[in-house]
Amino acid sequence: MILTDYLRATPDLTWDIARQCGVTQGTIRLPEDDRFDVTSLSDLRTVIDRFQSAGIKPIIVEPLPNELHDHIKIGDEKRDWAIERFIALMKNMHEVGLETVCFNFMAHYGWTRTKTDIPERGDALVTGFKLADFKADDFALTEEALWDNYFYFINAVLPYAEKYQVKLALHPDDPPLPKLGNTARIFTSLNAIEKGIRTIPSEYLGVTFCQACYWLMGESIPEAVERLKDRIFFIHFRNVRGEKTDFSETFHDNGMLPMAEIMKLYKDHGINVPVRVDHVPTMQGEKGLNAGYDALGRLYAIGYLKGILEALDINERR
Ligand SMILES: [Mn+2]
Repeated sequence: MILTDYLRATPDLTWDIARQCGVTQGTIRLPEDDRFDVTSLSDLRTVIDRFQSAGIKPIIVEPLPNELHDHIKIGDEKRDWAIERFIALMKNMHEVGLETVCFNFMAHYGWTRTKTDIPERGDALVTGFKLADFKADDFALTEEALWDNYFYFINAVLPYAEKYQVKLALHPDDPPLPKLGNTARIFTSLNAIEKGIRTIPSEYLGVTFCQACYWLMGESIPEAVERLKDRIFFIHFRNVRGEKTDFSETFHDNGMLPMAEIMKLYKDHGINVPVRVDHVPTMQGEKGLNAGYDALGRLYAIGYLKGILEALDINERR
């Protein structure tokens, strides 16, 4: 496995923590301001150079920039413009050695939580979701329209993903519910994920295996790993407690998923891909400004993940 961490495009405490934990490969979030043009190779090189001068080699982009992807998922009048820009981004990714883009197909609502301050062990705070507390707006999108928008996107970009050797790694819906308000969600089961990545077979279309999403779907993790193993491009190391209509994140060693066992599953199936820790608690002294992505929780989680990788002798250095 290749240990990475999720890092924003400008240096902050998480950069230092990642470097000090020995992380040398980055999963990067591209800048989201008017000064960054997603189609500009020189703008991308500036970001890459900033990471490399800090000792981190960016290998994954996460997420597909929302300024493009929101139009693609909803299928509005800017969709083709957004797809053209994404194709230009993939060309530039190839130039700078970015191998993978983690994308999702959650329209309108995206990653959704109803609380960001649920007490976890020792009064650390975590995010959670409770369907009963979710407040929907008036937006509506059918399941059929969302599938159409998905395949419209895949048909348009996959030839270029192959040409530029950029892996498209589909993240499941979080939470994995069939709809939020009147907006359908489609990647909420293992069968749907397989339909999404195997209808048009390609070595460049696969998944981000966000393990807790599969668990919350009610899927068997061993079965999901077995069925997806040839198309797992990236792993989100994540633990939760509860069920899909009412759950909270946890410390990585304090949820319902057996983390070391799951890592051994990946090893037993020969899966050797980048991995990063997902949502972490906000710890003592932190302000929770980036709920789920604060620094101290990552420090703990990266150490825990690295310990498991080393115990299984799968901590690949490159
Ligand atoms: Mn995830």
